[in-house]
Amino acid sequence: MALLTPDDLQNMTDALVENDNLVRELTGFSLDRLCADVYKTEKKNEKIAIIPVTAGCGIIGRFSESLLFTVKHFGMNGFITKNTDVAGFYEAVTGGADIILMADDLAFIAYNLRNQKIAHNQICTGRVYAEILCRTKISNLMSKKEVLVIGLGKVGTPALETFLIEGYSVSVFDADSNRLNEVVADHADCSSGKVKPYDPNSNSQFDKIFEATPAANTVPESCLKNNSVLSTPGIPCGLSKALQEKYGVKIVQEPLGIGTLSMLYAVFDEK
Ligand code: NAI
Ligand code: 2YC
Ligand code: MG
Repeated sequence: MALLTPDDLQNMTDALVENDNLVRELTGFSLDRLCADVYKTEKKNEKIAIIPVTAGCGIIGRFSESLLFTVKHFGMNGFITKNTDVAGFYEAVTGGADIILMADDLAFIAYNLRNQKIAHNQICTGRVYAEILCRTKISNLMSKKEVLVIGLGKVGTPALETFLIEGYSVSVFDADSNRLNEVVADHADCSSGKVKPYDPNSNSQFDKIFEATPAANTVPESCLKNNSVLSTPGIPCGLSKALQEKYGVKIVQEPLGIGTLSMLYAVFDEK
């Protein structure tokens, strides 16, 4: 799995604040209100412990600090354990933590010790970036519930399912043609036209585009309209600066915090 680097997180605090403002402009929801609406849950002053984990490639510079910034930015009570790994887990539990955030190279999870709810970063990231796009108001009243999804991996697949649940027709693309064909075949029983393969050489254009790949330049010019909205957890950004400026594309993109907020609301108690 593509691991974050300290460089990816260098501007994370500004990006989280900027994206909170952009999401409010696009949807009318702040990020935390949007997550509360998506999961029908609410925070209750839970104590959140962030446990650094040394497994695999080890601790990623700025990772725990970025999680703590996210927790505090949205008015929650959090701390980073002094110890790592199992000693950190012991410190968290004996220190009265209600929720634990921890990540090795294969999984980044949130676990609520009180209600036993657990959340996975890739699932929650795909869902929240898709929900942001579903709630994005498009000025063109003729706009239909259509979206282009580029990248059908561990983040893109939960996003696709979210769009389908929200009643969208989804054009899908992935550089791995086997994966693309598998996804189209898996949804063949969907009501007609709900999931169809996207042809980059076609002239299909989209108001709403979702991207979750580890590559740059994955969003082709041919799919863009003026003022298209791109919602992308992908790192690096899949749309070039030149195309973003040429079409006035609004981009929701942030390296870690939005997905983490989604995980926390996934494990809070129901309202
Ligand atoms: P993955 O490896 O499971 O899926 C990526 C998919 O993109 C694969 O199906 C692959 O075939 C496809 N792909 C690769 N290059 C492509 C290209 N040039 N054009 C079209 N499709 C292409 O990865 P995962 O876990 O879904 O993560 C996707 C991206 O999201 C990664 O960059 C990861 O770092 C990032 N990510 C960001 C988070 C955030 O909070 N911003 C959280 C989790 C992941
Ligand atoms: O600092 C630490 O505790 C490290 N063990 C954290 C490792 C995180 C590895 N995962 C990732 O970099 C990706 C991110 C995109 C978010 C989810 N997985
Ligand atoms: Mg994020």
